[in-house]
Amino acid sequence: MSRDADGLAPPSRCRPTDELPPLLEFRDGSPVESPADWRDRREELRRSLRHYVYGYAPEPPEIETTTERTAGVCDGAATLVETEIAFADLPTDAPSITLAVFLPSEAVAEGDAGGSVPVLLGLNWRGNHAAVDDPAVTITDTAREYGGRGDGAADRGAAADYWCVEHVLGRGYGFATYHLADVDPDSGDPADGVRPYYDDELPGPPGTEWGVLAAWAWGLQRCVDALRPMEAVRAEAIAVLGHSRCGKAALLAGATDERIGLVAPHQSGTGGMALDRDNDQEGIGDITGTFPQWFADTYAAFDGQVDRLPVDSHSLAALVAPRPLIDTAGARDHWTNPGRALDAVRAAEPVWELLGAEGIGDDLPLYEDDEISGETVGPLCHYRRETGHTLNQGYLDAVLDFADVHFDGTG
Ligand code: GTR
Repeated sequence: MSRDADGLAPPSRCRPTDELPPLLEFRDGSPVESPADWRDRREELRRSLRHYVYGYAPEPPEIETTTERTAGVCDGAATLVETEIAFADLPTDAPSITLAVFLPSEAVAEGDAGGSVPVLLGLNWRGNHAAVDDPAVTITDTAREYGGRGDGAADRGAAADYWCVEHVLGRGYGFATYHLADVDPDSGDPADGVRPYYDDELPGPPGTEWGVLAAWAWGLQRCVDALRPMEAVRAEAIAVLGHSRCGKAALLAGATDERIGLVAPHQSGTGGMALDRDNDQEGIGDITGTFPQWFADTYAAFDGQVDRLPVDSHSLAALVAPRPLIDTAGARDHWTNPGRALDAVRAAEPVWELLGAEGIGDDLPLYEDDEISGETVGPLCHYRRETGHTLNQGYLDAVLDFADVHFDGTG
């Protein structure tokens, strides 16, 4: 997140990807030859990813929402819609998600007569109130407990240069966000967060229970449930974004939910876009040693025997196809291994091609001075800036340029 990876070991070189588990081949060895075959293969891969890496999440619950709207936020640029998302199947004292939606004021002018806008949905780790410096944003109890300093007031706007909400609004997009601690505070205690409430409803065998990444992804999907019916939101133009551990969750959410119109994992690294195979940065042993709670227990067993893992990150990326996917990376963010993220993108490309979408071409990665337009990008992109481990306006502009292309230039 705020760690600058400068000074860590240099990135690994790109390696050939022909040793990865095949995407266009069923587990029984038969070929995947058509879009119809891919539907079945996609299900197989999805199941394997749940089984061996992220764990099985419960079936989507019904949500109940309560909404409060405040106009004139961000110096008049935004209307803030705060939506409390509760889960109908859980007791009233169970966790709920506070979704903050910032809509360009014009979009909600005169009782929704302003039309609808595409929305960037980001997962945050400091509390919604850190995204903009405006007292209208609720400092939630969860944020007070797990977010930052004291009562949270000192953190108002602390992530303003990270999310650049006013800039995003200026580009004609809404920005929505929820604080990961609403779903799981990442304390490492399995009794925390929403997961214990679903212990008896998980569809997989013991050892494959959902980890925290799957829970955060599930939370993003519940936010999509709440966003889609909003009149000011273009339901087909919801892009999901996250950085680092939140990037892993954003990729997982977007890969496994076809309602999400665009997927933008940022510096998501191991457990995200970077391949596990031939990854000389964060290995399975490193990540499951430090963050065992993020994954299903099955995943840790592949430390030292990664070649036995029937999937890799290209499998997860492929689930996004044929929807647009932009993977963004810091050229100096070595620990997330941009080289092996690019290799995953390239390895997933044949799935987009099978589905009739244009591939990535020979020009990736794109760098910060490269133009992102309908002339230069297809639905699959890997983009780099000269930074360490951080999110800033340059990255957001790349995602929005890419979204402009794929959301019909109406962003
Ligand atoms: C690191 C971890 C990464 C990344 C990051 C973060 O310590 O090794 O995989 O998730 O944390 O989310 O800040």
